[in-house]
Amino acid sequence: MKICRVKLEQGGVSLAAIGDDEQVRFLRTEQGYITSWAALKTVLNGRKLFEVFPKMAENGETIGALSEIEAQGRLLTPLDRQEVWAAGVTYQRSQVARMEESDVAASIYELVYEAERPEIFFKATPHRVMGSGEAIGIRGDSQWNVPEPELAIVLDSDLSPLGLTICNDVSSRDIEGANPLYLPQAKLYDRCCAIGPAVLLLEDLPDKLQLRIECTIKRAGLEVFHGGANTAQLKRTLPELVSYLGRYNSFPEGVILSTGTCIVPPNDFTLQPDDIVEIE
Ligand code: DO4
Ligand code: MG
Repeated sequence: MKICRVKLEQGGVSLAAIGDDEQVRFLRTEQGYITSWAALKTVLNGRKLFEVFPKMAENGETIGALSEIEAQGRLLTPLDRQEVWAAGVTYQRSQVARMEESDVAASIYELVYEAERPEIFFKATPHRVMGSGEAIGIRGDSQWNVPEPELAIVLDSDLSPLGLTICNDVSSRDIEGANPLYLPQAKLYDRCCAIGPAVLLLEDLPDKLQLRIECTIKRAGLEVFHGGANTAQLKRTLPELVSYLGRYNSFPEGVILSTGTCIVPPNDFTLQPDDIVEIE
């Protein structure tokens, strides 16, 4: 069961369900469309989304195939008011890459990979988050920019899991490598993050998931990079990351936690305008 967010033809937005056949239906109650995650929460009124979801999807009319809706420019990122946070150096591949890019701070990445406390940083406010098919940003003051394809956990305000999604933690590697204190500039800027297209609902958060992540980058129609990884290679458990995120920190609108990257293009690769990044 998957949820996305779609622009209504008459204006406004509704959450929508994506069926196994990739057909999209609005989520609806007798009172009308479910226009936001906050509205969904009110409708649920303490009930589990899994219990009510099929009925809500039944009430809504079919809009069309996911690909058609995306082509019409009506598919939005699935979040609305949630902040995006991200964990870092959670895979050995990421640790090695950061050590290669940094002359001044290589050892801190080794330390954080081994430490009990994970690296968790603020990634994006909703207005910096792009949806599937929208343009991500490349910093004009950076020469080395990469996508970071990551599994992300969608959490409710009490940090209970709602589902999983895809996050592209787009990053500037030369700014990050120059000085670790520049991390917020390497990570957080206009269009620095892409999320979606959907949230795959999840009843409980397991310690580990075995999900294949694939990333392809195309330039002028040709593949210039392809990489794959499996979330089973994650050093930390998912509940461990969530628990550190929630320490002395509250999320009234819910939150998205991206879990780090394991796919790193070669060091001579940088994103160029018009590159297409596909993450599965
Ligand atoms: O420490 C820098 C960021 C790490 C990161 O974003 C990742 O490992 O995915
Ligand atoms: Mg990352």
